Amino acid sequence: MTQPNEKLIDAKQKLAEQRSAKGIGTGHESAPKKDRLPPGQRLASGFPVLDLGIQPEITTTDWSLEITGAAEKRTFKWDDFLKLPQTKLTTDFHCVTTWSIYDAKVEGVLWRDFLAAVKPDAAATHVMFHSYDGYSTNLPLQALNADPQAMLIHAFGGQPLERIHGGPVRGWVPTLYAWKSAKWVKGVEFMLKDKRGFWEVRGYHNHGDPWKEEVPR
Ligand SMILES: Nc1nc2c(c(=O)[nH]1)N[C@H]1C(S)=C(S)[C@@H](COP(=O)(O)O)O[C@H]1N2
Ligand SMILES: [Mo]
Repeated sequence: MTQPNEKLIDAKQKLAEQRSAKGIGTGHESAPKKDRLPPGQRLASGFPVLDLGIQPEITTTDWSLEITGAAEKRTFKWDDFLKLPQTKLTTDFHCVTTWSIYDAKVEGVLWRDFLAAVKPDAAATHVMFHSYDGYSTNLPLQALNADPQAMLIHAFGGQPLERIHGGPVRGWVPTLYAWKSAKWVKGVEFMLKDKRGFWEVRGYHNHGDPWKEEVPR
């Protein structure tokens, strides 16, 4: 596997910094969640692709999902994952680089069904998603539990999730900016306290609510 594309990472970070320099997105606005399109967003045509310059090629046979940290250790292989309750949803999706998509048809395992299967310790407060490209992103367990559409998905638009979009399996957390939805997921770590993921240590907002414009700064 090659190294992450540092230039691409820098460019993306700058783009996001410019957005916060424009004075939007201090994260303290009390934006009502009534509009479908969050402030500062525009509808994309198609489904843009964003990554670190690495798109790992993981077959369903090679793929596995490891549960680590404050939970019963467990590894899901592809067949195990498909045996979990499967749900189809239609959701919107918002990236902090200002594109949004409407009515994405996704299929996979709802976070709440996943939680029921993995049983984290009661003391766990945060989750880190780990990916095959070295990416990671952190979320409070509460934020995941509060999103009825949070999922781990393996299909999009009725087709197996494309490699460029994180197949075989990616996170899908529509209530937060897209960087919280890890592609090529290989691990879910339950944590007893918060720790920052890939973009979060590089200045992205730790929470990332698009309706409050919790953008990088
Ligand atoms: N593993 C991994 N997941 C990732 C990323 C990444 O670089 N690697 N980028 C994030 C960012 S910043 C965005 S906007 C979305 C983009 O998802 P898409 O390429 O399917 O549109 O994936 C998120 N998940
Ligand atoms: Mo992003």
